[in-house]
Amino acid sequence: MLTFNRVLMLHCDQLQRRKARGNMEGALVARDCVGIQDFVLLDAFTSETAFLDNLKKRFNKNLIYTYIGTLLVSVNPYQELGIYTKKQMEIYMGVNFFELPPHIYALADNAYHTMLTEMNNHFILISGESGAGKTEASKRILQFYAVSCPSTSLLDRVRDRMLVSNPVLEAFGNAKTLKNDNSSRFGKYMDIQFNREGEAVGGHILSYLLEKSRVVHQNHEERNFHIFYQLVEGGEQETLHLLGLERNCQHYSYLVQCGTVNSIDDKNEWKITQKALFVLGFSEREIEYLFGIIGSILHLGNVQIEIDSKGYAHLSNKAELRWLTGRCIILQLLGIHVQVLHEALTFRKIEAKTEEVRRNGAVSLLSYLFSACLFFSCGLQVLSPFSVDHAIYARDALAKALYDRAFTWLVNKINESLENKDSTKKTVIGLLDIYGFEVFFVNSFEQFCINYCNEKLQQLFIQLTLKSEQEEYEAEGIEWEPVQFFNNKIICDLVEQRHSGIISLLDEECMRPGEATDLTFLERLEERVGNHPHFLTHKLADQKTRKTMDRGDFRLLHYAGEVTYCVIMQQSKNGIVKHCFPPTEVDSKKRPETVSTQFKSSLMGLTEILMAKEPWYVRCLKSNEAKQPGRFDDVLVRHQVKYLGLMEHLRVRRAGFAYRRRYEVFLQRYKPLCPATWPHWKGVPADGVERILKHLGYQEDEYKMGRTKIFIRHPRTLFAIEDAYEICKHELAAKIQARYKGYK
Ligand code: AD9
Ligand code: MG
Repeated sequence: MLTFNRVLMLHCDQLQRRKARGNMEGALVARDCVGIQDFVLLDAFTSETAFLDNLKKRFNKNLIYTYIGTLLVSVNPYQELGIYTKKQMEIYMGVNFFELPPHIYALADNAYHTMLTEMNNHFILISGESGAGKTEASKRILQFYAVSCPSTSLLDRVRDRMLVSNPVLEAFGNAKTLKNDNSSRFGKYMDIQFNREGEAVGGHILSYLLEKSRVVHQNHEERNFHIFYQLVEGGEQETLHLLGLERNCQHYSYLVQCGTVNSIDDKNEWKITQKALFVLGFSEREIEYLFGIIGSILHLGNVQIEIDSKGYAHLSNKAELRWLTGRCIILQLLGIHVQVLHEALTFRKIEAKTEEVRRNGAVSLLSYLFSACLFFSCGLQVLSPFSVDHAIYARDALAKALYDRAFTWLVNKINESLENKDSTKKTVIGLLDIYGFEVFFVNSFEQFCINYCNEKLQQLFIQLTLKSEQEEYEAEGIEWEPVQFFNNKIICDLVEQRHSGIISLLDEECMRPGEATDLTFLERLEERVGNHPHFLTHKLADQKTRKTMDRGDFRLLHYAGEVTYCVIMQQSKNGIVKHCFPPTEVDSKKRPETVSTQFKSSLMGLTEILMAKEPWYVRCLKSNEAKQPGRFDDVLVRHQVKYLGLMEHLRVRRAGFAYRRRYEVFLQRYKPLCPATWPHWKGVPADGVERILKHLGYQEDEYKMGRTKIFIRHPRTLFAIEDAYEICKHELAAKIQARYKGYK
């Protein structure tokens, strides 16, 4: 019979073996010269200062990972630490979570094994502000699965494709910003699908709102999407010749904002992108089209627009136009005739029918909505010449729309390449890597969407951890001292609430016939949400704060800090992009859905996808703003610890229970561990569970019996049971085998 002591003995044995495999820190060693590897395990860690000291102590020893229970905190080291080698992966494969020093591989491995054991779906939510290390973390997880999951030669192809989807999407969707040299400018959710054997058999990617405005405008010292520089710097001479491009980024007006960046090797990245497209199965023709679009956008950016004698727009750069209308592949794709393009860039089409959507006097936020409304240009008849400003806007709108389309097409193609058509049951692990919270000197619509998205993810985290956890204890009748936390739902509501949220008000303003301007929009906001504690404008601010704002700004007090959004950015008029889109997308009867409403719906969809899965969390912290190796800025890290709610999470975790399962599920799995429950337990499941725990010798303070579930305080308790189960399974198998041999 297996007693608890025996279980522990075996457990220790196992640990010894694992130590011998190269475990440096040793198992369950809570305190040593490098601080504490799990905040939950130790008593003295209730203050924020102690929390930070521990993070810093570990960071200074190049230990960037620390646990809060099963949540992984990661501090960006801004240097290669040699901790992602194949050997490291092997160390972490199939080992219980807390037996080795914290690592992203441990979390990935634990999610994987839980998925296989319980045959359910999981997701790993990677969050943190811009530059904190989310994308790196998500890549490391994917690489870990590529190495650690069993595979067959057939599946190797799927694995390789999944891996190379990263460099391709990064080339087209990432860019250098002031915060991060490789900043994700789109949101990415990737499902990795596994079969019953645990083999990775397919994948699917969902992308969220690409920051397409970057194609035509970047702030000083920022860059366009990497792919433009890769093509110009690394493209073969023949390719450049075919596309009519020069090997000089400074020649292209869409690329001139930023010179060389030390951390980026565009030539080498070009090779990686090319190889990746090949592995993903893109045909030569498709690749040709793709770069045809990239080249065309560069030409388009160089089309100069001048004023003619009547004060209207006139295209002066004939050489660029020739490329766009003559030999260029993109025109075959779009079917654009030179005259059409010329007209599109210099004439506004006036609608014969009265349309509700106004197309002028647009402002930064509104302009995005107008660009979403471009497709509703049926019934256009009369031509009226553009002013220079309008023609520039039209040119840029075309460039943005083309890039956006190319990106969507790219994601779809990658999905085709990762698709698994086999209908057998699969489970998934979803990886969420989305643009992080960001505050710049000037914040516009993009930051509004990005920060709203982060607000939603924080809300999801709160719901799944702080809120529902505490509600569950209450519902299960477990004695509980509530932990107070800041619930950012109030900010989510301010942005997204139907009829009275900022997005709804923005929609209304855009759809309103008559003259909508920045100012009318602001006034509407002041009127409808002016009293909200997280909203401020110049007019509403006190005298001191007023000095830090312009009349055209509004300020939101986000969970992660204040952000002032600049409403007035540019004038906009348009009327061309419809040429890029098939007529089926043009439906004048349907009320247009604005970009922000679309984004809101897609985030709601994402929340639903995630809520149906078991969560794992990686909270990434930025160590310093200067992107310097080994520098730990106390103030910056403290701020992140605060707004990410890590202290509250720790308090809930410490007072709470690491593991909970319905009695039936627990009993079903562990009944072989106790003679009274094996092979059948005829009584109430809760009693059966208690019998098992008593039999294994657990003390009463190690677990709590809820109404429907068993709650176990420490993960190590659970691991001891799990190890006992493994041993028992093998003993049983050996017995059955022996018996079988006896029959023979
Ligand atoms: V953003 O919201 O997309 O702007 P991320 O994704 O959070 O941001 P990213 O993963 O791109 O940040 O990390 C920024 C840079 O920090 C990387 O390019 C690396 O140079 C550096 N970094 C991040 N994590 C690690 C790490 N674990 N080890 C070494 C790292 N360097
Ligand atoms: Mg990123």
